[in-house]
Amino acid sequence: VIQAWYMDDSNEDQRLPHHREPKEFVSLAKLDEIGVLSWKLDADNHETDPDLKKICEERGYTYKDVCEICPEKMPNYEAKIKSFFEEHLHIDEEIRYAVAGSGYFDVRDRNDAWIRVWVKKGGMIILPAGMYHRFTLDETNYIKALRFFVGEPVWTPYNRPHDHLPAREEYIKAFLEKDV
Ligand code: KMT
Ligand code: NI
Repeated sequence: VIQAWYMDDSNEDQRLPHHREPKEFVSLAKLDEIGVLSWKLDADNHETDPDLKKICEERGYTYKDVCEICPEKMPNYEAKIKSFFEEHLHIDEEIRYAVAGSGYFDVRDRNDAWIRVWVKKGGMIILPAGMYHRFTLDETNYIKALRFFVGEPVWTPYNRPHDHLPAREEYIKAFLEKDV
């Protein structure tokens, strides 16, 4: 449901897997070290799932909506797809739960290399505030993701470089300067 690997640096279609040769997978424990949390949940029962409810309560998520990415349902589809794939950060967590379809969340490791995190149906991912990342659909071209937030949602992306935001400095202190 969630798999991660180091990306190659070819300029081919962003929706391709972009594995290195040979493949270099990244464990969920490694993702955890850079602040990326993930769960495997029961997507068919997300409306009543006690595990999801528990995560939301523990982390204080009070807001929830649905983000369905396909040309018919998303206003400004092409522009959005493009902006999601610009490397950016947010000053809050980015919380996404794939209840249908799949997509790639690319995140930077501590050496600034791209790790591609493939989130499929049932996968929930949290990117910490201040982490540079980007998103693309995969070759199936479809994802339906639930989005969560603590309080009133703010989706503002700060495109790289935005290194002096407090959220960025706090992310570096919490996850990149720490010895592992
Ligand atoms: C973001 O800010 O990177 C996104 O919301 C990506 C799309 S979530 C399916
Ligand atoms: Ni984002």
